Amino acid sequence: MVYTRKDVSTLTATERRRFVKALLELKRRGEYDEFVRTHIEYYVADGENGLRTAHMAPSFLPWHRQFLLELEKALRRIDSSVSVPYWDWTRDRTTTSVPWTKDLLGGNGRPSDRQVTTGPFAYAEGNWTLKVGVTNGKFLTRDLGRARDPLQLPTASELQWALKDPVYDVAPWDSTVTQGFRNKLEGWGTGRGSASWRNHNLVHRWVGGAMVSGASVNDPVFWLHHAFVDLVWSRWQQRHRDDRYRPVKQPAPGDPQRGRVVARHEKLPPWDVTPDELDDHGSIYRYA
Ligand code: CU1
Ligand code: CU1
Repeated sequence: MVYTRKDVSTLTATERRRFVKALLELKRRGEYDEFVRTHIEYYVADGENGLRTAHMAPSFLPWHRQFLLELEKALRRIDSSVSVPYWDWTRDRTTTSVPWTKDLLGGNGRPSDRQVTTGPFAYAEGNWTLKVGVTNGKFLTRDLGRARDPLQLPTASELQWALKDPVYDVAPWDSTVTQGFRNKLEGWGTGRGSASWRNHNLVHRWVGGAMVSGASVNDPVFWLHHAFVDLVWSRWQQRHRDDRYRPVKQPAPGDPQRGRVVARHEKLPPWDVTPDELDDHGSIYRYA
């Protein structure tokens, strides 16, 4: 049965409650922390050696699509009515709009230490102690909008700029490319600091705290953010029927990117699935 992923702003009170409850149960069982671990393990940057699958690479989109599917499968084993909602950050743009409500993800971190103290994921509630991370903090942190040096979420027109690009990705397939839909959406730009973050990356920065690290999965907003990124990929596919995942084949011998990116028909670690097989999610879920 094909299920639906909804805009988080349209969830009913019951849907909100069930989604939160399933996340907390996954955390209680220890399964959630395995997702945090996987994301840290696959955080390989441009400057490092080896295969890049999750970030700074063409497979950024299919890797996170499969990652979300795995989380969603785990949630649906707990409650089969649950799916991952998406957060359209071009519309819900303030620090108090959804998903930052008490019945969903809770609000901003407090000024002193950025600790999230409201909602179901607040440390004092006892259900969301961080166990896996790049720092030793036990509590979830956020700095919505980055109070000290304010940032704005990406705008609809910035997202359109990515959606307009008719080519999926271009050589050298990394964080430096200035053309191609993938990096315009992933958001590694030119320049320094704030000016260089776009779309997906800018949202991680805007949320701040745990979201600005390889352990970003510790903030459940990670899933809502990536569900929207995944939806945008679907929209791009509908708009540009002539192009699909690139590269089709490995870069030529001698190319520094050879063996560092996943080609269309190659397996996408840690899973037994190829980008090509992840191209169409229509038989599994749809977006409302
Ligand atoms: Cu990621
Ligand atoms: Cu991300």
